[in-house]
Amino acid sequence: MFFKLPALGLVASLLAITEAAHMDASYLGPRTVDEYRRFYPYTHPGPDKRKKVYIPESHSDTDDRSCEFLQGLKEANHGGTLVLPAGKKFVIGRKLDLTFLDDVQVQLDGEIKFTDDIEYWQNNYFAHPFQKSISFWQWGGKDIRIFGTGTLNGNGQKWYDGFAGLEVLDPDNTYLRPILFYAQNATNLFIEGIKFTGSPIWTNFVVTSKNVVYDNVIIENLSTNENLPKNTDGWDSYNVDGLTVRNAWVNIGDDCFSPKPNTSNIFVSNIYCNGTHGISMGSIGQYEGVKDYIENAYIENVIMLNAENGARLKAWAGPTAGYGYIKNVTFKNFYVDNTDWPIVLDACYFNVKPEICSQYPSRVDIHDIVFKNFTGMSSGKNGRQVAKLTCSPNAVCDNINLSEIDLHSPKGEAEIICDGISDVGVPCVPLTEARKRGLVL
Ligand SMILES: *[C@@H]1O[C@H](CO)[C@@H](O)[C@H](O)[C@H]1NC(C)=O
Ligand SMILES: *[C@@H]1O[C@H](CO)[C@@H](O)[C@H](O)[C@H]1NC(C)=O
Ligand SMILES: *[C@@H]1O[C@H](CO)[C@@H](O)[C@H](O)[C@H]1NC(C)=O
Ligand SMILES: *[C@@H]1O[C@H](CO)[C@@H](O)[C@H](O)[C@H]1NC(C)=O
Ligand SMILES: *[C@@H]1O[C@H](CO)[C@@H](O)[C@H](O)[C@H]1NC(C)=O
Ligand SMILES: *[C@@H]1O[C@H](CO)[C@@H](O)[C@H](O)[C@H]1NC(C)=O
Ligand SMILES: CC(=O)N[C@H]1CO[C@H](CO)[C@@H](O)[C@@H]1O
Repeated sequence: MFFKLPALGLVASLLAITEAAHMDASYLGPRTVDEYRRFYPYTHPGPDKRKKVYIPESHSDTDDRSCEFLQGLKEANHGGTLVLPAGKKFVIGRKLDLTFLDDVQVQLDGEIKFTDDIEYWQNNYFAHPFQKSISFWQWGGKDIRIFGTGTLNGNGQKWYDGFAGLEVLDPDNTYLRPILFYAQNATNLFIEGIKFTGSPIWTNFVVTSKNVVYDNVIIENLSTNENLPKNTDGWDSYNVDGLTVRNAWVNIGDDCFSPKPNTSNIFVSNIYCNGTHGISMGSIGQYEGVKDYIENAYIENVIMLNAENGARLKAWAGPTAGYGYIKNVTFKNFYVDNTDWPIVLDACYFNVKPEICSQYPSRVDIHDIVFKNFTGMSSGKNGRQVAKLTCSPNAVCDNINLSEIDLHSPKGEAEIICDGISDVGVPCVPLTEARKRGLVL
């Protein structure tokens, strides 16, 4: 059910530049979460014979129901459903270990809301060493289904305010923020219909799991003041085989979808990303001596609006980088608007200068990558350049194929940059030449 987009006309493109939110006039898809829901309504599955479990609701934002929630899941485990009805709120104010699950459903039509007691959460959490991640709770086990028209609310505003001025990659940062939904060692995890909102940091982080499917979910929140919802990635993964996202609206402040080390068999289709850093494979190869891979990813039918990047691959280089590979990734049918770099392959991540990158090239080999049918308009922030493929002559970037690329820039005839890589199926110019023509990177 992917709708048709008309060819981008010149008039429409000119309109796009002058409009504040930059969505060009030929774009016919949803522009808000409510419009998205009209395009993709979520319908409840019919009644079933499973045992239903109910718990008391909260009467305020501090009326903690975490004990009852845990008890409810224990009662519903092995064949039942915990029902959280519409119009009711269930506040979670204590960390919860939910890794015992086996054939359980949560029908979330109401709201699960975390307390914003920062002092409590910064002293009580589940930790994962990858990029110093912490979470409010952890889900795991098998045959778990969370579905409904309800909301999972991280109550993030106070976290955004408290993090103002800090940087997540700063090694001295101690202001840790909990991930909204964290699963580990889960097999057959299905999440359908619900809305994720107000995540303090990453929205979903799935670790050491198999067959995880998100269908028809919404991830959205914008800060209500000038403190940005930083690092609120839509999805991240680590050690996961089988990660699917179908039909999603994502309106957040960092990567829209971003599998991390050791993720395989990835499928994404019909996803709307607004205001994000794009769909990104990796980064991988960050840690010295560690082997990482990403393989078999198929990403199609993507609407990328107001983004930093469209489709991106990132692999670390430099003297302390790790190694591994990214293999068999297809990005297909991307429509972009107001996006700084619609296509990026970066094997000199993170900001590794060309001399250093050829001295210490990435040891993450990149093979068999397809970018096919990209249309739309960049933001013009990078001049005429709409795509940037940066390898190093000493690294492996093999069988990279761009086709049906019809991207435009408001700054003039679109140009693709290839640095340390050639034969990509479309004409491209070396970085040095692009710099001579005024590109500042
Ligand atoms: C992973 O989950 C399975 C059940 O799905 C369980 O038997 C196993 O002990 C769990 N492993 C770890 C490390 O938690
Ligand atoms: C990723 O896979 C590689 C190769 O199988 C393995 O050496 C490495 O330990 C894995 N990483 C993690 C985090 O499991
Ligand atoms: C889309 O993202 C832009 C940039 O972040 C933001 O200004 C705009 O409000 C968002 N649109 C919607 C419908 O939320
Ligand atoms: C490439 O990845 C896709 C998506 O996961 C998969 O369907 C396909 O079989 C893979 N191709 C090869 C040659 O492994
Ligand atoms: C190219 O992608 C657009 C959506 O961005 C889609 O409408 C169109 O049908 C695709 N073209 C082909 C040939 O698949
Ligand atoms: C690149 O992809 C196009 C379209 O799928 C195909 O026709 C072409 O043969 C491919 N080129 C290479 C070098 O594989
Ligand atoms: C669209 C949406 O969910 N907006 C919410 C974002 O968060 C603020 C405050 O947390 C709510 O007031 C909005 O309704």
